[in-house]
Amino acid sequence: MAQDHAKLYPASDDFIKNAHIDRAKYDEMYAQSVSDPEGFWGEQGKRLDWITPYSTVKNTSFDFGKVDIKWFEDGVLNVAYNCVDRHLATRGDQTAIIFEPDDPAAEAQHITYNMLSEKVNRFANVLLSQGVMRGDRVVIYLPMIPEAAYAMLACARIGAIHSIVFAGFSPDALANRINDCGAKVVITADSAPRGGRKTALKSNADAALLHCSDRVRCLVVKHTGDQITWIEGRDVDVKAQMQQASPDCPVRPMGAEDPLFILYTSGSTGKPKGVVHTSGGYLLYASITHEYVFDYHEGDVFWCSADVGWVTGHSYIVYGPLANGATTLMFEGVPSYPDAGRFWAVCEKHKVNQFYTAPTALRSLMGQGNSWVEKYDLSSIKLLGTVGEPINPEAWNWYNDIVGKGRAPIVDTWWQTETGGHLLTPLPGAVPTKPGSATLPFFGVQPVVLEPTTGEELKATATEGVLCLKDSWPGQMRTVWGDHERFQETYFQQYKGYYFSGDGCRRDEDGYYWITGRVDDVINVSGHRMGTAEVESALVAHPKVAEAAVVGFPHEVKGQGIYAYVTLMNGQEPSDALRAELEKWVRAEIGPIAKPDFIQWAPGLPKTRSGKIMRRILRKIAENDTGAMGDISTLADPSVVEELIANSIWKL
Ligand code: 6R9
Repeated sequence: MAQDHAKLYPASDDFIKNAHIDRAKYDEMYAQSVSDPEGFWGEQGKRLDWITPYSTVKNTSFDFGKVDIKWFEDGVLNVAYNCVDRHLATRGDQTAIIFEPDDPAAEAQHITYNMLSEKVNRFANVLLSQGVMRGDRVVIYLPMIPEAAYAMLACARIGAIHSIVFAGFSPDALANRINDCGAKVVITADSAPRGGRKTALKSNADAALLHCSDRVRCLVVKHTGDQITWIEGRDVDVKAQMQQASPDCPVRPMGAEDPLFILYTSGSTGKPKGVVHTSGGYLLYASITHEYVFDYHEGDVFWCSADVGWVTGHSYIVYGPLANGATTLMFEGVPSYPDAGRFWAVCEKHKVNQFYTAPTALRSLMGQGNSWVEKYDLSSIKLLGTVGEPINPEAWNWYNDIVGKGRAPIVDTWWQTETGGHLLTPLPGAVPTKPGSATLPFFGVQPVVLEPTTGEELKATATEGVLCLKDSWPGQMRTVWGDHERFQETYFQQYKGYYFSGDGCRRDEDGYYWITGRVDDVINVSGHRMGTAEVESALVAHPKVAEAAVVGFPHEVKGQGIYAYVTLMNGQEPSDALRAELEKWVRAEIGPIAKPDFIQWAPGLPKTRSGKIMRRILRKIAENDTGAMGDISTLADPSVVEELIANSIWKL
């Protein structure tokens, strides 16, 4: 446990002096937030503009069987109004979104709040003209372009529920999501440039729509001008329609608990689930965490390098920053194009003040050498952040020393699609950091560490177990789209009375939290969640595959890689060509991020006599930790283990 005594990194005196929250204020506000959540959040709710103010604050139950989460339930507001209209009087000419295109030679766009307002209103009118009504679902399958933000806010303006599908997902994955949420409309673009290459989004959408109701409309943003197939009567040219549409579209008053969006995420079993976030609590939580965790001040330029296809992009590119009237940067490209200096070139060019990215990106850039960073003037950077996976000390030190020059506090933010915003994170002016620790809870968040098998709450300060939350916070997901049972079973069944995060953690003697990774069958590949079951079902869908078992294994850059054990159908011979074919197959079924990093041919899989695959053993083999195999006596045929060890990636 050497890390427990790791050096503490407090922010500089200057930083602390200017910070919104210092230690005394954090302690005081935190204490109130948990002893009097009604009072605390009732007051914080005033950050938003309400059409009808709420008279109740919190009405939540974690009791299995009757899990119900409501915040500000009789309040009425509009999310788009809060992100756009209410800023117009004071900062209409201030930049809301800086758009940095993939091509570094192309001109960046500065979209003011006035311009944003006009675009969102026109887009909302286009949606209305397509028959999209309050409560209807709209799937967004777009590159990282301003139209993605316009589309989100246009939905919010008219009360439609958006569901963004990451542009790296395949037609099949897109079709599944369109069908699961019953979308009326899909918004896509002709093609998506990334790293100098283009993905044919429209043709992916065409392929997906073959598996969907023929009533689904396809709204197309002509972004690159690439040639596309056009289906008259189904396809709509968004930009052309926006030009004709009125720049005024009244906001729809929405209940605080009306859904704002659905975002599909992977779990340990079954198909991805539609995480539902609602309007009032979510926006308030995104807004307050954006301001305090990043210590955002008026006039700062904030850059979150995530994609809007992930929750990080929802909360910290669009909703949090815009609710706060901030300037938020949207980057279309990738960190390695045209070279490994792109992130830092963009930071210099736009004088970025807060930069938020994933450890996997840092690890890949770190490997390219310091000169890529040192070429640029990064003196504008006041704060750095990370999200998505635990950060290893090497990457942390590099970020701190080389990027931040030791001047910028690093906020390591632990949270999930389900949580809407940060739960464990330092407030930079208040909490000294330790490399690799997400430190302490945000306001209103009550983490507990449970003994994994008994579910008993471990009260000692220094302890280790599974990470649960004792009470609700406003940004919490409310349900799984169309399946409240699954919501309860996934998060509230195993440990009664708690929200179970699926992560393991350690708490050190200072009460700091260290996330140790997923304890379920979810792997974290480059900060993206991938259910092992999803990859397995893609593999077994291939005609030559009889059986497949997928686990995570340590990967230098991605954090975790995908390790697949594959048993072929009788009569099929393993070959490198077949391996390549299976990799291609999984890419096509789910998307490039699901491609196995290693496929091991497994003539047999370790199974119990009842036929259950013992993943614990497969995990150990993939991690090259075969000294401590544990009890394998319950296996139907223990000899398969020897055979798998002998042919693992480590023996190549
Ligand atoms: C926001 C986001 C959630 C899972 C989560 C955990 C891992 C996220 C982390 C972290 C260690 C951090 N995770 N942040 N692990 N330190 N700072 O990433 O949401 O895609 O739903 O993933 O990611 O395992 O349970 P999501």
